[in-house]
Amino acid sequence: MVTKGFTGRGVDPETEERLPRGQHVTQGFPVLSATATPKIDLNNWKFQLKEGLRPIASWTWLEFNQLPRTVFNGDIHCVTSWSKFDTSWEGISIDDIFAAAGVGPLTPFVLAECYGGYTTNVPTADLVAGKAIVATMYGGRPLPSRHGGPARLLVPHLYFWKSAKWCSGLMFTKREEAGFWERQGFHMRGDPWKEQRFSDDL
Ligand SMILES: Nc1nc2c(c(=O)[nH]1)N[C@H]1C(S)=C(S)[C@@H](COP(=O)(O)O)O[C@H]1N2
Ligand SMILES: [Mo]
Repeated sequence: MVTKGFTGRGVDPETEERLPRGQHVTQGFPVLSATATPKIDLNNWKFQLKEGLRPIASWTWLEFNQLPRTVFNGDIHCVTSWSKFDTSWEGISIDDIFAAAGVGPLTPFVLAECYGGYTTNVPTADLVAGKAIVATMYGGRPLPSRHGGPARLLVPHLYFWKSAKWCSGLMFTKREEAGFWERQGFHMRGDPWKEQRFSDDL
């Protein structure tokens, strides 16, 4: 028997529609870091775009913040099973970063690099056409360091481990190169709507 307005999972229909399988909604904002939060001096901070090991563009903090700004409002999904609805972010879209560097998608694969050493690979197609930003603001304030400030990648339509905190740049790679969690068996793409958690998930 179905109770009016509710589903068997005990969540309302709107929530159910927004919640990928295997996820639950959290009101808090958990912190998940594989390393200690790195100390980053904004005077030395830079964001680099590279083709393989070759740098093709670089921005200081001041330069980076003069690029056009993009807002994202929406939901995020962590592979550890929490989802958070209605988060609000602001930063620079990957489209605008590529445009400022005068490049298009140079290869189909990107490896995001971070202060502290974390990496994650993301298909270039998942970063462009308005799908991803490098976020510097969360909830109308500078992004707190525990959540990846001064700047983190935000790829909200993929599991949240793809949203590299303390991001120092993006590297185009010839082949698909596994990042930190991907080398430990997590999925190369990580679409929560397809439950692409582990490397053998389709
Ligand atoms: N540099 C870096 N980025 C990272 C991580 C990390 O350990 N280091 N963890 C990832 C994982 S597994 C998740 S779920 C999210 C967590 O982001 P949060 O701590 O802001 O919730 O960051 C991702 N980005
Ligand atoms: Mo995660």
